[in-house]
Amino acid sequence: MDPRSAAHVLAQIAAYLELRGESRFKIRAYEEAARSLTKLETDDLAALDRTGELAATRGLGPATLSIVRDLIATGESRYLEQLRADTPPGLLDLLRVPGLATAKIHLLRDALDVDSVDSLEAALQDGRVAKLKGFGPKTAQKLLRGIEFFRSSGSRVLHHRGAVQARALLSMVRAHPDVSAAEVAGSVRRHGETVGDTDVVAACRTDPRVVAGSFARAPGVRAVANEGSPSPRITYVDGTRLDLHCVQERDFVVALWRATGSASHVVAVAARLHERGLTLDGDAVRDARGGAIPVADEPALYALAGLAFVPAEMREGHGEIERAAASPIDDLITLGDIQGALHCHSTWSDGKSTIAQMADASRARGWRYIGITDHSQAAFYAGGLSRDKVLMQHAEIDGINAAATDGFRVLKGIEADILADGSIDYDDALLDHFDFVVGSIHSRFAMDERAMTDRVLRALDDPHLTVLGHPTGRLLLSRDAYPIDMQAVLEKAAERGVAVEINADPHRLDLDWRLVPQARALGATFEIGPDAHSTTSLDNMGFGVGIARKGGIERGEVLNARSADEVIAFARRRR
Ligand code: DGT
Ligand code: CA
Ligand code: CA
Ligand code: ZN
Repeated sequence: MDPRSAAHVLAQIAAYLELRGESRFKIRAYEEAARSLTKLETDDLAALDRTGELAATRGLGPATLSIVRDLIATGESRYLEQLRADTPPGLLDLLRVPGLATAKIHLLRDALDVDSVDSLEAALQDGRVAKLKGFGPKTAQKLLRGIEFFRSSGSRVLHHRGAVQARALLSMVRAHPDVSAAEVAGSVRRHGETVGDTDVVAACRTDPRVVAGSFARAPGVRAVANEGSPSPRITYVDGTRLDLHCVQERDFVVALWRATGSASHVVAVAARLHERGLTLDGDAVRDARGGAIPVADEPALYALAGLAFVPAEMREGHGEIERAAASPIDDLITLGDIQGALHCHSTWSDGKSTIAQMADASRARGWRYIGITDHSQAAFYAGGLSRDKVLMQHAEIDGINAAATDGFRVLKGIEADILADGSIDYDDALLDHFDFVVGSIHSRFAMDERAMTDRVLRALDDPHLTVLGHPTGRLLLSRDAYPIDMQAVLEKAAERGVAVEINADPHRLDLDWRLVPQARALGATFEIGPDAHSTTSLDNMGFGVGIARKGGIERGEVLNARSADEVIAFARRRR
């Protein structure tokens, strides 16, 4: 038994316990134990147990240790099997309906016997939920929309969760003694904002079918499709899905490229190969006489198709083939290009960390500045700052900057509400105090397209506005973008020199990358904003950079890839 498989079992137990409404404390013990196991540098837990080191591992308590021992001895966990048997399968789906958390699921289950999305829908339609204490007609309406969303999005998860799952599955696959190399493919590698299933490609030293079979029969597997093939589709008991593509070592490069997709990108590249007398035959490229052409790496594959290398994020069949046919794609923004973060909250409004803590955490990430953008006064529900508070905050920032000895700077920003009439919260005199202003919509979403577009166009005319924050207002898997004419908005933003945000909060990832090529063609500048509400969520930056790369944004087009002085100059140019 290797630690990765055992960690996977513990993580699944944690998911079941959460659903059963067990205490946070107990659930955390399982999550904690899973994390400590993945840090162990061994592939043989049995040996570790014999020396006594396993029992001494920090993060493993008596309960979790006994589960690991069960796995070592039998390859299975009786506890997980029991949890699975006791839990109606529909309950796991309910966790994925927006608006439902475990506490509500328990109420519904106890009062109305709701144990699946279908039975919830029935109880909503005949009015039983609306009459339930703690729910009411408004919540019932919201849940009906949530079900609609659940059905249209299938069982997709957000990128950041999908990426964590993928990493765990990848280390499990790599731990197999007959796997010489493995990589994540599919939408996770392409940095899609949501993930359906995880695709992993494994190069095998021995028969790929046999390797695939050993994964299909591992503990914690609920169902397997394509069993017996080298590409089984495995569903684990917690609902995680793994498409495992086991291939011979010599086929690895092309198999990884194919499984990375997207399907439309693969078809387009295959068509260009075809025009050049080559054919894509499964995981091999063949010449006109049927001979296999060795492909050393992905750039070599694109070269055969007469294309510059296309970074994985861009492979969406969204104009990247034309771009790669015309010129190299070698200037895309990277995390290392980022010089600072411009959309960050602090304890002054709804953040969890102080300005000083946010500044230190930014330094630790190698950045040169941080722009603090707490909420403005209209956002009273989020602790928006009154005029006096703004001035007090600026005094604190001046003090922090005066004490800095390394040139690191805290910039005075604000996330000001764009009010219903399109004006920016605060008067001009106060707005002049800020180094830069992010303007966002947080209220009155239910306008028609004309009114919403006019509202934002008017805000773009305000010379204080520096960045248009989360421009479409979408919340992934739970709320659509508001109706708005984005072509008109992007045109005006580019013309007026207002940067367009790529909001890097994994629930937003807004501007939608699909609109980025359009914005680039208009000459827009972009800001990648972590929308951080704590020091740890500064790491959202990586998600935002991934989305920016999907849109094909180059480093010269990113405001916060420039210095603090350049950011301030960019803001001043409009005033
Ligand atoms: P998702 O899972 O909905 O988030 O989106 P994707 O893009 O990951 O879609 P998925 O998982 O259906 O397919 C990923 C790619 O894998 C797609 O381009 C088709 C490709 N593919 C399907 N079957 C095979 C196979 O047997 N071998 C290889 N190498 N690739 C395959
Ligand atoms: Ca996939
Ligand atoms: Ca798949
Ligand atoms: Zn906001």
